[in-house]
Amino acid sequence: YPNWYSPETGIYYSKHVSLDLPNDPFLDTVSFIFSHRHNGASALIDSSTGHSISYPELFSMVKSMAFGLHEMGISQGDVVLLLIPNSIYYSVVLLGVLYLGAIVTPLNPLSSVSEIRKHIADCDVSLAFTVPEQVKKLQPSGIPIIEVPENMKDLKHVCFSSFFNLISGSFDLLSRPVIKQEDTAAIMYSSGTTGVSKGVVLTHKNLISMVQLFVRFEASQHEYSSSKNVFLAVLPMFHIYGLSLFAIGLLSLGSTVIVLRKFDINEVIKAIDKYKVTHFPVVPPILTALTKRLKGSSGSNLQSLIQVSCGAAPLSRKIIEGFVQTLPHVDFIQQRIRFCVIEPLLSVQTRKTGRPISNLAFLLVLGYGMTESTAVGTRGFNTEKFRNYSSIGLLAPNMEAKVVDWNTGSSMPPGSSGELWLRGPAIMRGYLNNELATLSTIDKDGWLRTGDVVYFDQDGYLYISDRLKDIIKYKGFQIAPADLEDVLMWHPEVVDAAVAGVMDEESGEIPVAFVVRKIGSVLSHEAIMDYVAEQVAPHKKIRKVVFTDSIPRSAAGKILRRQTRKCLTSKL
Ligand code: 4UU
Repeated sequence: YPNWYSPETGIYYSKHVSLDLPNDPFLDTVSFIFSHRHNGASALIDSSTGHSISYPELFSMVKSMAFGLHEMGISQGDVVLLLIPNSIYYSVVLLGVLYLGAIVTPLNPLSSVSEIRKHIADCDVSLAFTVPEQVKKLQPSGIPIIEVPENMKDLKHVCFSSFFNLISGSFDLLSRPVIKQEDTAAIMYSSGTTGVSKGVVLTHKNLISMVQLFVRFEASQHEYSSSKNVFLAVLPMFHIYGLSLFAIGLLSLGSTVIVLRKFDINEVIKAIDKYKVTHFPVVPPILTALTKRLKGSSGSNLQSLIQVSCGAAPLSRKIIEGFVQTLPHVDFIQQRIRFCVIEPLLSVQTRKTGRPISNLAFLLVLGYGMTESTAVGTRGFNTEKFRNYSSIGLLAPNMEAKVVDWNTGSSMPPGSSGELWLRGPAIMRGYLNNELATLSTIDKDGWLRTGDVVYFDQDGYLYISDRLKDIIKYKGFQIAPADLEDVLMWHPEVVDAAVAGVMDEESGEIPVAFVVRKIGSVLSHEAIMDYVAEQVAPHKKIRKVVFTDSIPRSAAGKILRRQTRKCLTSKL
């Protein structure tokens, strides 16, 4: 085998050249980001109001935020909750907290009161940032709250005065605490391979590695200038994919991030045209919505777009083909499309401009990552060799992988499937206050079990074929079945329950509940769905209910998930 796979050890190495990571142990994410040049363009623009924050403004707001928080009594190591939707202030708050050596924990702002309460207790939150609509949900917790305005116009309004003071440079600090790369920077939530959601502890080193191995690496692969890139931020910044790109990584490139507060496909198209968006990171359901919308209108052809990247859930061939057909100027990672659809157009453009094709090509980039790997995993954008649709690409630089047979524990060579194990500088430190879960997820040699079934082909490209772990991916969001089962089991008329994901064209997967009712109960499907909906964030809602007499469980009482899923599918 070539040098990217060792049959002796079963280790796969990245085919990309290794990148240098900063080796100064005293380095924080914010100093690292701002050590890179920007070209003076806007850093963040609110797509609906046009309000913007320039790079120099961003850095001064971040510093001011850090010092202001210090003045308020927040210290290094304290945990700050971000319960805010996408906003141009998201990065200001996040980076301000990190610059002080405190820890951020982002949460979906639409989470329920009980989810918020659990989250606050689990990671011992000292302070929360939120928007006015969500304040009520935070009040019972009794922690101090800072309200973040929707736009700059509101900044001086009385309820936002503390936020205004925090970012307007009213504070100064003589010395900043010493922050080490090994220090905790963020606590994200993921259920990992099994069980309920757990705090994923990410260090500054993890975030710096993510910036280098995912965001900056990707930019370095293209010939166009990264500081002229305009990204559309629709993906939520409370999830690792959006957080890594929009709230942190892209700011090290000097790119401009157009922030859309809420997903609306018409607003997406308007924003792409208005701001000449060049890069649009999405999850599969957004691509579906975009395709549908473009088919129905002749108005926009998204001329400014040069790259759409997609990840977080499997992307079907059908969705890809549908999307490509709506954009006649699309170059693709897949040979057939490149030759059938693109080639004639590209050769015209090449003749006209004399520039190489790779400069003009539109790319659809497939990416794979997870919360536990700080979004670092694979990217499939190799323009020299066009691949099959379904590959998620090559292993990111500096990362190593194994493909492990989960029955025998042996490492599998290219062409054979097994569970993907990952190792490298972006792998989380572990789960918060949960040594057992950490030990069963990261082994003593540092290998992270991803719970994804994959194989490498003979050229080192990775393919995902299945998922061993329990999570459900609804529109790219993670849902832990155990979290929903917990809620269901509290219902007085529910005797037993299991939740499983079922394929769905629009959302990828939907959570379906398998419910055993008390004898004599006439509880309806709707009543169960409503009951759960009241207690969870909207994306976690149960979308279907199936009544049954028993839930398949092991002798130890654990839900037999494969069997449950099989039963479910047969009943639906
Ligand atoms: C099939 O979803 C994420 C991270 C997404 C991401 C990160 C960097 C996408 C593109 C990118 O460049 O994190 P989590 O923790 O919410 O979910 C992780 C799980 C994976 O283990 C896998 O099961 O989400 C699934 N997943 C994918 N599945 C992630 N990406 C893909 C993909 N195809 N491309």
